[in-house]
Amino acid sequence: MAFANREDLLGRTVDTSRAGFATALDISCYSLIALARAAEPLMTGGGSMIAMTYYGATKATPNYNVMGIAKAALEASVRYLAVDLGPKNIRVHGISAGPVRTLAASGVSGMRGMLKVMPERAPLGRNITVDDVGATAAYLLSDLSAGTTGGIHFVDAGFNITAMRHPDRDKKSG
Ligand code: 0WE
Repeated sequence: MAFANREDLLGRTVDTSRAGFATALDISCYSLIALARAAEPLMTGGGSMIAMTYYGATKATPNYNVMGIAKAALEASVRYLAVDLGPKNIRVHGISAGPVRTLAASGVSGMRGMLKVMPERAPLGRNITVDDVGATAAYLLSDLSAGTTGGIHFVDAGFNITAMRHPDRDKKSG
């Protein structure tokens, strides 16, 4: 669950109001802590939960602004919650998805540009799909990932591990 006021996803982060900051952090970060606290007594035989995050948590990304700050707090929350709930065999994960066309993304200007750049820059040479994210979620919620908790798992066609595009990438051979 995430939300920032529309005016805080444009322009300069330095102009973020105290109220806008509180809204973004409350809805986008505290919600995970509240959910984890509510789920804990229900997960008597252990369990697994996932937060959705984004690259803008660790890299300053145009216009993502206060959402990047909220996602940084969210990713830290994943780690602290994983420590708290680990003894009960409740695992906590983050999935950091690349840009996908979703309802939330429909309110985001510049989405088209990001969807165009991903296939050009990402190692896998394509955008990710909702099914890519779903498959990783199924893994993290299942016992296949029984030995992992507290991690941020990128489903972004490898975009986050690159610094620069290879200069020969699109050269024709021969
Ligand atoms: O986390 C997000 C966006 C979440 C989001 C979307 C909206 C749109 C409508 C949070 N709050 C609002 N508030 C609204 O009023 N993403 C990862 C998608 C996203 O949003 C961006 C991005 C990307 C990617 C905003 C600016 C720049 C890049």
